[in-house]
Amino acid sequence: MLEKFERYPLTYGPTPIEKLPRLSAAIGADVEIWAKREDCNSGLAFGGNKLRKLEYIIPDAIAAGADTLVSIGGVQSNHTRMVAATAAKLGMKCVVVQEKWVPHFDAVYDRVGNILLTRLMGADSRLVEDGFDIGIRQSWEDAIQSVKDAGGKPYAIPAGASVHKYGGLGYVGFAEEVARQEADLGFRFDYIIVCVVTGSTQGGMIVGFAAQDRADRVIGIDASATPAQTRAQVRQIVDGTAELVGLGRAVREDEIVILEDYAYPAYGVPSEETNDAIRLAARTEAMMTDPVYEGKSMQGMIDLARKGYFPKGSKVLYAHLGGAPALNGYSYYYKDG
Ligand code: 5PA
Repeated sequence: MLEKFERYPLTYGPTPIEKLPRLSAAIGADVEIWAKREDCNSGLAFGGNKLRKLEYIIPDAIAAGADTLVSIGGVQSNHTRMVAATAAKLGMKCVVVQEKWVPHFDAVYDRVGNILLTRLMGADSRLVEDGFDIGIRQSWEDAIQSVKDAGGKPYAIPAGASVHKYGGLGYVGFAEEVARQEADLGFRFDYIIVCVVTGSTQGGMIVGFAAQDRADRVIGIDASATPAQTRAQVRQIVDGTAELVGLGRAVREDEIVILEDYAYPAYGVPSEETNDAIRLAARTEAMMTDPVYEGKSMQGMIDLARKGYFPKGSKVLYAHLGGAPALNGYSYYYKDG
């Protein structure tokens, strides 16, 4: 469905799918866990899900004659790291607004991990006090204006590259890629697990898998802790993306599955259960997940498997979307492992 869209390659190509036998055994629910390693998708500053989205956005930025990418996220945003990486690779400038989205207090939270990498890549990283919100932000609009005022040509990329016209396309491509890989593997996955916050990762997947008539097997695990807003944004992205790619039908409400039980206690703050899930994936498969996003979807997947949500013998594909650099901002939790 993506042939008519221009794509600027930022990733290595199809991401590997691997079986996780030790994690599957440790979960002990007679479910086969596999992972699609979006976290290993590129050499650009540790990669992650944003690059698939940006591949379909960057041609528009180049066509617009922009010289500065402007975006927004929390202090430990993976997205702003990826925008900074893309700008560096393209030879553009980059301004990123980093809001205080997370009630987490670690002495070096704004010095290590994602924000450290963002600064190293030359981005102008602006810390502001505003709290969590996945919508369009005044601070971002101010940053866009400030680039204009300085005589630059900004290109605006919203939080998570999500409510951008082309933000959903990358993960439509993910669904098509999974289908091709399944043909080689000789089976189909029964469920796909994905973390959801700003919505275009799952939103794109839903449209892509709707074309294969299995969008309801994409299980979104909310990590925003504002699930009504996230669901509304996913709906909006699904509708816009379906129209754009010519899906040819409306996506039903029951094809948008978002589970709200794992985002507690707050966005960006891991629960004990999140940390246990992070440890389990690390100790069984050396697969690193973070306390903000992937640790919560890992926690959700483990809990769902143990609760019998997936029928015995199911093959479950965990979409690993990246994010491990943020672990550095949470070192106190893991001082004893
Ligand atoms: C993010 C998002 P969506 O925002 O597309 O729903 O993806 C959720 C998600 N996993 C899942 C990882 C590792 C992520 O980084 N990150 C945001 C960021 O600013 O980094 C957009 C919130």
